[in-house]
Amino acid sequence: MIASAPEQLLAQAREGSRAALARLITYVEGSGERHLATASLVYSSPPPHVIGLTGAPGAGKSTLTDRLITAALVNASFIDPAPFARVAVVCVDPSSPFTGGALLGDRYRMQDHATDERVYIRSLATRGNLGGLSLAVPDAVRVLGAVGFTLVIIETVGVGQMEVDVASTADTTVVVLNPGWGDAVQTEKAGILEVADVFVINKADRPGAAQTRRDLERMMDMGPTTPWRPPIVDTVASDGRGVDDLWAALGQHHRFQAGGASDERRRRRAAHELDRVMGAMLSEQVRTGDGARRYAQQLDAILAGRTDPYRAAQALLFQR
Ligand SMILES: Nc1nc2c(ncn2[C@@H]2O[C@H](COP(=O)(O)OP(=O)(O)OP(=O)(O)O)[C@@H](O)[C@H]2O)c(=O)[nH]1
Ligand SMILES: [Mg+2]
Repeated sequence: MIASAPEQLLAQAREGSRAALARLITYVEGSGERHLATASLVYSSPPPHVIGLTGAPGAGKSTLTDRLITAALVNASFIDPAPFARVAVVCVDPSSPFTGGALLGDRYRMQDHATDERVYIRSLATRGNLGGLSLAVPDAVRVLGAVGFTLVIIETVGVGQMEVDVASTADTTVVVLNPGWGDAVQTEKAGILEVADVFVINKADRPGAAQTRRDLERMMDMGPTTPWRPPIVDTVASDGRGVDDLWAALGQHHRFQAGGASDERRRRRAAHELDRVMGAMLSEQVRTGDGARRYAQQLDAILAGRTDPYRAAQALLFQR
């Protein structure tokens, strides 16, 4: 029997109950009291180490994640010479809010690890909560940390805001590209430098990897000089080539951050989380209970052109 109160669920999950863990994560996917109760419970445990993997559909993120799970359980971790004790993977596909076939595919590709009790793989969907995935992802990460997963890998299909949100949750963000990326339209390239700590050119068994590397180097040369220049790693996830180099690059970035850069990043992340939680709480408070009617009225007024979102928000927030 699994409990329903977050405290009991957390205790059960720590003892190894997958059903309890799954339910806790379902709570943070949703909204309301249970989400809040779960979140406030797990944020008192230290956060896990988080690696974000983002990139276009089919770039090889899941195949690479599968390799990274193995590396994490075998190689020295970044934190000490021992490997990570337990690894969780969170798959996020913002374009399919209600778990679609792609996510089942991810499970399939990582099935080598499906029966390993040190590994947990979970797809995240939004169940209509106001903060959406931008709250569910960091909260799920903290649930996993509280349950004893020392490394969490977040796989996201790179589309706009989600990349940025994942980057703000991760200690290291890996952007996965493929040979031929240089031909991509400019809008697809925008923002990539902002989020990437490490670049991976996966499917390096295909022609064009060297050209993609030159394109990336040129793009970085044109950008601002930064204390950390993202390294570029070639991988063939399907046969494991380059995965050791990627693991080494992740370690380098961790050591760079340990040299002080992580304090600033942590502060930025905390601010980002606080802003998102405040926004979601405010919005929920305004829209629920008595507020629902006033909210609907303002919405009608916007649609009728009698007001605009700014005046409406001001009325809802400050004129009670
Ligand atoms: N040739 C080659 N194929 C690869 C490589 N890595 C992955 N693939 C193949 O590329 C396809 C997509 O790989 P996935 O790992 O599912 O890619 P993904 O980025 O997770 O895809 P989505 O989650 O759907 O966005 C699969 O058929 C893999 O076998 C590689 O290094 N070389
Ligand atoms: Mg995938």
